[in-house]
Amino acid sequence: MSKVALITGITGQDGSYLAEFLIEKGYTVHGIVRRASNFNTQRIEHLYADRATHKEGSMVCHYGDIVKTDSSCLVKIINKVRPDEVYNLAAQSHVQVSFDLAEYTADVDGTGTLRLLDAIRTCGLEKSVRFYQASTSEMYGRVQEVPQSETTPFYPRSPYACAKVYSYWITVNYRESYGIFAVNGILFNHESPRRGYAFVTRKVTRGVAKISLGLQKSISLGNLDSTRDWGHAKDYVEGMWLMLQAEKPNDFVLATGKTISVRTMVEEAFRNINVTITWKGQGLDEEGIDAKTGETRIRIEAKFFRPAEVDALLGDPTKAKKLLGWEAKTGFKDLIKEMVEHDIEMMKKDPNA
Ligand code: NDP
Ligand code: GDR
Repeated sequence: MSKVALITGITGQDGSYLAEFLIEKGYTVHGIVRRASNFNTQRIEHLYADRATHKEGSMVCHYGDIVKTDSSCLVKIINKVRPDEVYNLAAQSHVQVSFDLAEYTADVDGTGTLRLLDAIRTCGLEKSVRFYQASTSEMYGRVQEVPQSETTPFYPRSPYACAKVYSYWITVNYRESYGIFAVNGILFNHESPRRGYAFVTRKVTRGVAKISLGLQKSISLGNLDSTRDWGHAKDYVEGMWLMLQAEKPNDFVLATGKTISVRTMVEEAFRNINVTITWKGQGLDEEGIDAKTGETRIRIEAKFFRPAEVDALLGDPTKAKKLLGWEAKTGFKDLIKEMVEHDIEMMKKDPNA
């Protein structure tokens, strides 16, 4: 009998790679999909048995939502699916947006996890299900030590991170209280050609693609000086799965162990289209200039700055390497190259993409 996995957030970047990975391993994958007025299944279309008709094969989708107004749907889905593994990836995952939608973010990213854990208990599956919670390096916020590991204290700097800290602890609490095999993956930033357009790497690689095809002149950004530990999403979903195959439930950091500034990431993305960026001015007047033509390619706009910033993140993945044999395979330059090349091809096919 093949194993059964349930993924919340299957339509997102990580959900789509994880579904692909698990199907490859022989799992039957069930996913929770939100009803939207337009298609939101682009990232998983290729996993339907027949994409034209959305005929189900190894992937089965269920309409659902983890907000508080519909917790009964979670019980119904879990009861029907009877999963061996549950991956909770659903979230309002944009840090800046969480300042505008603070209460909603707390509901989905915080108490949503509690609702899912309770649904597992309501269905009497707490002794058999293995549960993965998508925790995040954003919980370290104003960092208390460098690099950050599983023992570094949290200091969240956004409504998103505060909600995720709640989810982290409720996952630990249900593990300790009810013996559920529940783990936190504390993942540092991971990107890919499937990254949402509003995250900084994708915003830049998509902008670079447009600029290289003459479809756009410049990209507007916020803080260039924060640094992140950037890996490839495809590598990280394998780590999620490995955590659920371990003998005992445990929390793990997944990271590359290298940190790079937004500014350096921008320079690297442009290097892929043979443009060297030089910087002039300061603060909101700073600009990124094409060294050859003198044209402005990066503009700074106040609206892309956050009320509170996470200045620098650097993960220590030693525990994951030691206990799971996991390590990030894709280097930063290869990641950005793949994203730029993907976006150029995408724009060639559809300049409005
Ligand atoms: P995405 O934003 O790409 O995907 C989020 C997913 O959650 C989408 O499928 C979205 O559906 C779904 N979702 C949002 N709100 C709800 C809701 N109320 N009910 C049900 N589903 C919902 O995020 P990623 O794939 O990048 O990240 C996956 C998880 O990992 C998230 O929890 C994120 O916070 C966390 N994380 C991500 C990191 C990263 O660098 N990518 C690092 C650390 C943690 P829809 O498609 O309809 O919007
Ligand atoms: P992050 O990713 O906040 O780390 O959260 P994001 O790509 O949004 O920002 C990274 C850094 O870039 C700076 N920045 C900008 N960011 C965006 N989005 N848009 C801009 O125009 C811009 N200009 C500069 C930001 O200020 C920040 O310092 C991601 C999400 O996937 C979370 O869900 C996840 O938990 C963490 O990574 C780990």
